[in-house]
Amino acid sequence: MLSKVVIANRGEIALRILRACREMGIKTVAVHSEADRDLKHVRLADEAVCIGPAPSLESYLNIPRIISAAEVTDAVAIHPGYGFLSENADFADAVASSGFKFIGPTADVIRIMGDKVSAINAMKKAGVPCVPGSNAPLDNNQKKNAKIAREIGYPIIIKASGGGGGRGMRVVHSEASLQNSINLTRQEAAVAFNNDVVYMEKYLENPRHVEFQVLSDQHGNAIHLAERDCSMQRRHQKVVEEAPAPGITAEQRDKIGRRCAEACTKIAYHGAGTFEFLYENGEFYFIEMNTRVQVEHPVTEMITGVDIIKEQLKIANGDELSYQQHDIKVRGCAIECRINAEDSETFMPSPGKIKSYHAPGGPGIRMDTHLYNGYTVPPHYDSMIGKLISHGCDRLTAINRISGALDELVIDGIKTNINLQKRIIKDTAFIQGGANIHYLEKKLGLY
Ligand code: MV4
Repeated sequence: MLSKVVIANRGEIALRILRACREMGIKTVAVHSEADRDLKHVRLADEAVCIGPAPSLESYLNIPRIISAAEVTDAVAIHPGYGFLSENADFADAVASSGFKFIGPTADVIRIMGDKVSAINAMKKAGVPCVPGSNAPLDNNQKKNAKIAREIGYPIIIKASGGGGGRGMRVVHSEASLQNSINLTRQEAAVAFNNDVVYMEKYLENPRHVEFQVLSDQHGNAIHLAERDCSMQRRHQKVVEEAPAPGITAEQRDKIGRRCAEACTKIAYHGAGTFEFLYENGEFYFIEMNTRVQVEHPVTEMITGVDIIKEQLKIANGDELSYQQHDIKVRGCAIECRINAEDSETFMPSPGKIKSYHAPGGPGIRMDTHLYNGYTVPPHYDSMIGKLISHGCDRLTAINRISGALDELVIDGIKTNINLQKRIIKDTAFIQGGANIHYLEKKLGLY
C-alpha cells in the first residue's frame, strides 16, 4: 500500500482522508496555511508542513508549495480532497511529473471532463443519455444558431464549456434574444474561464439534480454505488443531500448506473467520480462529470457500506476494486445536512470562535466535522464547518434520526444554519420527497 500521503486540503475532508489513511496504515502529511495551524487533522497527522499564508492562492492553491511539501516529507501520493486543486489538470500533471501519485484520474481525463462540450461528447459516445443540444461549440452565425435552437425547441440554455457548477449560463426563451445571449455568455466566459467556447442545450424547467457515484480502477473494472438526490440547493450550493434518490426504481438505477460504469471503463477513468444528471419526467439527462470525491459522499457510504476514500487510495495504489457490481446493495436511506457558519437571514459567512460544541449521536448518526471546543473558524475559506448524516432502514427513519440529531447538535459562539436545516427537515415537500432544484429558493423567498 501507499506508504505516505499528503493531504492537500483542510477542514472536515482533510480529517476524513486522515482517518481513512490511518485505518489503512498509511502515514499522513498535513499541509496547511498559517491560519490553519489549529485544524484537528493537523494535530493528528504524522507530519505537518505550513505551506504559506492564509489566502488560498498562496497556500492550498499553490502547486509548487504542495509538491515541495511532498518532496521534503518523502510522501508517495497526494490526495486533493474536493475544491481547491482537486479538478485542476495542471496540478495532476505536476504531481505525476514530480514522481508522485495523484489520487484521482489522469490529467487527460480531468481535462476532458473540465471542458463540458468534450465531456458531453465523450459520454454520448459511451452511451450515457444527454440533454438534447448543440453537442458542439457555437459559432457567431446567427442564422445557424437560430436553426439549432428551433430544432431543440425553446426554452434553451447557453452554457460556457469552461464553466460548470452553475457558472456561465443563460436561459433563452425566444429567438429575439438568442444571439445577444450567446454573445454575452461568450464574453463572460472569456473573462471568467479564459475560454470563450459556448454551447446550447434544451432548458429543462423543473428538473431534479440526481447524480451517480462511480468507482473505476486501473484494470478496467468499474462499478456504480447508486445515486444521490441533491436538489435541495440555494445558489448552486447544496444544502441537503440524500441517497438513494426518492422514487428512482431499481431498474432505472441499474440501467443508468451501468451506463456510467461502462463509460468509466471506456474513458479509462481511475478513481471515484460522479455523473451529474438532471432528472425530469422519469428521464435522466447527463450534464457534467465531477472527477473528485464530493462533499456528499457519506450518504452513499451509509447506504452501500463502501468506504469511498479507502477505495480511492486503493485504486491510486494500483489495486483492483474491492467490490464487483453484484456486491453492491442499497440498504435503507441516508440524509446529509451541510452545517455552515453563516447568518440565517443574509447567508453571509460567520466565522469566529466555537464556545461550545456538542456532537449528536445515537443509532444511524454520523457527524463529519473538524470542530472542537475552542476552535476558531477562520474567515478565509468556505463556510461549511461540518456535515450531519443520518442512516435508517427507510426514509422516514432517516428523517426522524436527523431531526433528533439536529436538536442534539450544539454549536455556540458563531451563527450557523442549524435552524434552517431543522425547517427543511420538517418541510412537508421535503418529507414527501422528490422536490426539484428550485424548491428551496422558492420556499426561502416566501419570508
Ligand atoms: C441545466 C438546467 C436546466 N436545463 N441545464 C446548473 C449547475 C450546472 N451543473 C448545470 N445547471 C443547470 N443546468 C439544462 N439543460 C438547470 C441547471 C440548474 C441547476 C442544476 C443542478 C442543480 C441546481 C441548479 C440550479 C439552477 C439551474
